[in-house]
Amino acid sequence: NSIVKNELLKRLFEAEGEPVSGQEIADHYGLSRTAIWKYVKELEEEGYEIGTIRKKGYFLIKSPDRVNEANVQKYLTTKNYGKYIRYFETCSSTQIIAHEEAQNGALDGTVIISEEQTAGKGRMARPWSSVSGKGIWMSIIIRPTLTPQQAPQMTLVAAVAVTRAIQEMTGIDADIKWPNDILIGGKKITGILTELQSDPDQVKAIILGIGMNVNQDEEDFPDELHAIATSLKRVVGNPIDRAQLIAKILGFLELYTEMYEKHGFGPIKILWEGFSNTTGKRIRAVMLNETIVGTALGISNEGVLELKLDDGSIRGIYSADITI
Ligand code: BT5
Repeated sequence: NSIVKNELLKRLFEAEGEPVSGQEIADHYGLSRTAIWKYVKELEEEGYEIGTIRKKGYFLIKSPDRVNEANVQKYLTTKNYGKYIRYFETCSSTQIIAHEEAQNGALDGTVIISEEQTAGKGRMARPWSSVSGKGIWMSIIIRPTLTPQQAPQMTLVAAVAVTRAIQEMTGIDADIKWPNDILIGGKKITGILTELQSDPDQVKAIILGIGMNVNQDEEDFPDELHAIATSLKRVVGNPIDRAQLIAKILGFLELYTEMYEKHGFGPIKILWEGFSNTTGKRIRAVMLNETIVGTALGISNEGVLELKLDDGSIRGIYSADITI
């Protein structure tokens, strides 16, 4: 079963290339050495390269470029986030699976990750391109103590967490475009989708979807995205370890969510403003029923975008697509 296989993998990682005794694991679980050897073969089929030293055991040569539980968890420094990960080679949308898991009582910080999504979605059911093995397509189930009215602020909390993770991983300062886009050089690198399961006065779960373009080359993007999207690899020039980046995102997300719950939106607002490319700019806000143009003053203490219109009046924008 997969518990033993995960334990084997964990020990191989922890040993950092030193041999791990198959006999010892076999004894611990009351299994035969052949059973352990079968798990080794399964891991090799999944792309791990594992060597054998007679009488000493197995050692890890190389792990595959996969964002599975073991690869992500070896980098994790969090208390809760990512302690439980459900991993898929492919799925329709990690949001859909996360909603089901949340309904079934999944714990705070549960993460759904997929190598590929066949029906990845953005806001208002727009399609989200999620090619296999190149990006981070994940949904995190968060159970904070918040009212439904506060939930949109979680998009901004997540945007700050993702931007800090990109900064640590690559040294690049990305821009946050209110409310849910992260851009580098004006092109979209990450989109955030915040969905809710809620009672009238208390959030039950926030399903936070993060889609990040990491190792795509130009030809991995559909034509319609060439002008507006890019990947970290295209910006930095070399591939990025997605598993490590996921661990960093989860680390900052846990930190900032906790900060937000304890101290309110104030500290997040300060961080957010440091990364925003919207403040001070003349922008167009396209909403469901109208489009307005004005100068972005910044965000309010509630995370609402404040726009100064040409007649001098000030409008609070709760949800819109912004063009700068
Ligand atoms: C978003 O929506 O930006 C939120 C995207 C959230 C995706 C994640 S992936 C994990 C989880 N599971 C899901 O099914 N979804 C979440 P929005 O602001 O509405 O932007 C959508 C628009 O971004 C599309 O209409 C395209 O123009 C563009 N787009 C689509 N795929 C893209 C990509 N891979 N990179 C950059 N832009 C993209």
